[in-house]
Amino acid sequence: MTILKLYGTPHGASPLRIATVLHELHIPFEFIEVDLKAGEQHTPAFLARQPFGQVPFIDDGGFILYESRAICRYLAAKHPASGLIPREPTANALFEQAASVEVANFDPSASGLVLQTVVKPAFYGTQPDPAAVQAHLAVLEKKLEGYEAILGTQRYLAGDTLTLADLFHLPCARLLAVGGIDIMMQKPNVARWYNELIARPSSVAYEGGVKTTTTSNITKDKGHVRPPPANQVIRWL
Ligand SMILES: N[C@@H](CCC(=O)N[C@@H](CS)C(=O)NCC(=O)O)C(=O)O
Repeated sequence: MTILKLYGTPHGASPLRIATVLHELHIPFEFIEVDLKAGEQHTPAFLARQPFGQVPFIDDGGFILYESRAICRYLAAKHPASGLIPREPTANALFEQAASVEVANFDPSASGLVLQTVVKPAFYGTQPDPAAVQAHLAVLEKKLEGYEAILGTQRYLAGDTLTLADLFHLPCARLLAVGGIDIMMQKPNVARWYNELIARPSSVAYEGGVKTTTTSNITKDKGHVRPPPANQVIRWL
């Protein structure tokens, strides 16, 4: 059997999103690092597989797919028993609603903050723009009020079971902390949800960056579930 190949950068949000979902689905994969600094993403060979010159993309036995959320949906669709994409129409609609919320209400300001506080210093060697940081923070702070309300009545964003919609948030949410922004910890229900997500073996496994993952790694990682912090507030129960 050919092993799935994930092309990306170890600390990029979108490659991390896919690695997390692969781990959740217990799919082993080979990670192939793309050298963005050297401009590998602009070569004809790369552009033939990802016409926008961005990572990540996957090669699943010759099937090439890019766009991290589309890749996660493809993987979950191949493993329907995981429940990461609910199939019952109402549950599926609530999942799609939550997945849209991530794209529309979380990612723009969260990834803007990650760009300023993590990518600029680490990748470009430049400093964050304080005005841009403040503007993104103000938007995200307001958006998280909506999350706080939702997560005050249910465990996850699409109801009481974990779906891809929750996992889609993980990489940017984690990178916010790397950039010194603790906004995910400021509201009790958001913090409870976020702490639960980052304690999952699929998140813990890639704290040091995305890496090739074998079936035995995944089995071993199951023992690495961290207990959630003791001070978390659980209002939804
Ligand atoms: N919407 C894309 C975003 C991909 C993306 O922003 N990739 C970044 C790294 S995480 C990248 O390739 N940046 C290099 C560039 O745009 O030149 C996805 O979800 O896959």
